[in-house]
Amino acid sequence: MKNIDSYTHLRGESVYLDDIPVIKGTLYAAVFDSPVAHGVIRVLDIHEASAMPGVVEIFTARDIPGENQIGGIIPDEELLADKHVHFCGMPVALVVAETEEAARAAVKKIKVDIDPLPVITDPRIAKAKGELIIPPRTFKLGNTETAWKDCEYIIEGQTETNGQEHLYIETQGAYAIPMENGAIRVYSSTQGPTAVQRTISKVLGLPMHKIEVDTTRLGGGFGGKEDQASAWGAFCALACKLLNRPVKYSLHRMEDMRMTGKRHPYSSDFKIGLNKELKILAYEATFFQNAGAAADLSPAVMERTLFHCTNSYFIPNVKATAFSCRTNLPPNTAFRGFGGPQGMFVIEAAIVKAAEKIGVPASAIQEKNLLSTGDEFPYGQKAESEAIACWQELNKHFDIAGMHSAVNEYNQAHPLSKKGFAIMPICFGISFTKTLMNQARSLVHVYTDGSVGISTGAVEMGQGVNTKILQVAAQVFSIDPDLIKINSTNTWRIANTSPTAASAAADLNGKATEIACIEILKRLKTVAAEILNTSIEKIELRDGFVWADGVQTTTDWKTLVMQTYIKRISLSEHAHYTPPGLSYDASIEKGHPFAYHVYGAAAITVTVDCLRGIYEVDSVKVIHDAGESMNKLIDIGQCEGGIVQGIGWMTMEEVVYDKDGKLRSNALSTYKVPDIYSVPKEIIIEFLKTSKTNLAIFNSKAVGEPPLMYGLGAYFALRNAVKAYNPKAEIGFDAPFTPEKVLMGLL
Ligand code: MTE
Ligand code: LUZ
Ligand code: MOS
Repeated sequence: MKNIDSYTHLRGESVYLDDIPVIKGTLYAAVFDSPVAHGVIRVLDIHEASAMPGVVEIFTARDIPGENQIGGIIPDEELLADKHVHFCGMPVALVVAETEEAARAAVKKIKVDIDPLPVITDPRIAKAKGELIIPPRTFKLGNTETAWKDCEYIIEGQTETNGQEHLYIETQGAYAIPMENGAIRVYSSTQGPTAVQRTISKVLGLPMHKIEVDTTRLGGGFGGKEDQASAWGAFCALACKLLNRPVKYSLHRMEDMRMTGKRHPYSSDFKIGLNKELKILAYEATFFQNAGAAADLSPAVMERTLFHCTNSYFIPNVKATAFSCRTNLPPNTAFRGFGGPQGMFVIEAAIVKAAEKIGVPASAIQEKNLLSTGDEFPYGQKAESEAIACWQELNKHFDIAGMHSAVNEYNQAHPLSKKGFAIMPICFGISFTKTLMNQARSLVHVYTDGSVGISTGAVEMGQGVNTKILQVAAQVFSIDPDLIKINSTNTWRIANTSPTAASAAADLNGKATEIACIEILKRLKTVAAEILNTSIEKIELRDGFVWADGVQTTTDWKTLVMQTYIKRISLSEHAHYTPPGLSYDASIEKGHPFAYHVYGAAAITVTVDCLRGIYEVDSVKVIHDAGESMNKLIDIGQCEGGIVQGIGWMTMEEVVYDKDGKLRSNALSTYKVPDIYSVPKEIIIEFLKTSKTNLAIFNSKAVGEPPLMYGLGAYFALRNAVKAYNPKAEIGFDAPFTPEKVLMGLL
């Protein structure tokens, strides 16, 4: 089935925040943000700005009626800086004006005098100064200390991975409208409508039931709107409440890039030990996460780094410690993979460094250590592994040995151009690592004309979750998908939602929808059995008709629905779903945090121009564990998008803050993302038919985040190409591998 949004997308008719028709009297907000990364506000002068034409009001921390607090996990982040600023881009004042232009013009006239304090941008320095967001955590399996003596090879090293700008095409924004009795409706470009609702309720000191947050769809979120949409919702709601007028704020790209957090940069240390047979016996890693100036989601991101620190390998002795380090950067946040890719980069780097030292291909070490079913992850869960199946299928299907020798032949024949090749296996746990977040609800209404309306907590952001939910209902009812509509995500229809995140939205909200539909179906069947004078077990709904005893009757869906209504039986259901079997005990760092894991393996080939240092990705060939994909087009799209995003992070996207904490890569002229010319020339995705995972919706495994991690292979492929030209090159593990770094490696 095609993506239900494709028709309106193609025609430019899909509605995003900025497309919502504006109500008469709407005002526009704009934020004045700190030009200094760390300091004490001495004077904030808004006089000249206030006198600008069209300016209605300028709000500061003192105007906030509730709490000046937006921290989601830890209450450590002010909505508007009161006395201290903690990062460049921290909101200090909110201008509200009759037009967008007037609001932004007034922002430029605000003056602030800040006594500077020392600026920290490096997580290791933050750690040394004791600037930690939460106490460190350590995951342990076996005993590394005693394992080192059995190792033939012990290799140590350090890695760096940089941040990443989300670059959702639709920037952050919100539109708040005053309703009767002091209620506020907020249209928000958010992955977490409930998070926005909760934050606004706190900031305004209003009960949550007064705040209606509504989200039709996002022009991309990628994690950037899991937690960080709340501030913009709160700004609009604040001004809306205080002025009793509708207030809108849709950020300019540069405002968005400057003021919002990104993927967490990490600096990490590793030590890996192998025996003669290339079995990894011991692995130690220390992660220094650059959290930025406030917690945001950093503790949860840090946790996922630890969960994925051994990627798809079984290592009997592991000790991994992570520090969440407070720096003077905008608070970093969720980004597709959520700390997992950062953890996986380190083990892959350790394997590559070990391979170089031992003198074997990295793939020999990778293959030797893949997880088998029953193997234990460092956090205690037992693997139901597809790692070996994916690896073997990759080798067979794409003739990896042949690809390898083709690369070697090419390199022998081409003195000034080299190819590099790498295999990247992945393993990603599906579920929010915070167990309580794994719950969802769905509200299904069947109307008397046979049409169906569905609301869930899932937010459509291009990943196709609405199409999948619609498929669930169409399949359970066995009716034409055109009869079904997925409604906006709205906190008055569905309460207490978890954000659409952790790749789990289709599973959680799809399962809730399945339960609701099955319940309604039961009632419909009861009525059908009555009408047809038979037992309910003999009734089936198939292709829009009632079937009795395997024979199609003349009673169609619509008639049955009407009959059910006439009998005064409910045609609506609100269902709740939570995956069974999840638990985690953080006091011992053991449990069963994930419903299941997604596996896969990719082969990536690149070509480096050894005069210029520029490069191309020739191909990405993937065997991906999709379970039984319920929508191949969408799932392949998710794989392709994730891969390109991962390659971008690893090869060209370079977030640069200067030593004063100012973002230098603050526009698309200075921040390079993959474009049509730099995407891989070939991407082939094959799905591995794997064992049934009934915790996945219709056995169709979650696909949102895992493919991003195939992109890590591009880094190691590039490294191999540079080494093919210059075997003596001293190359660290410092992503992204930009053309500049490639060129330096060739010298
Ligand atoms: N795909 C598109 N087109 N746009 C997005 O913003 N976000 C990704 C992924 N795929 C995203 C996307 C992220 S970070 C997550 S967690 C999942 O989609 C969330 O959706 P799901 O749970 O329905 O997979
Ligand atoms: N968000 C979250 C996530 O709150 N918890 C998670 O485990 C998670 N994982 C991936 C992406 N977002
Ligand atoms: Mo995705 S990082 O879970 O929003």
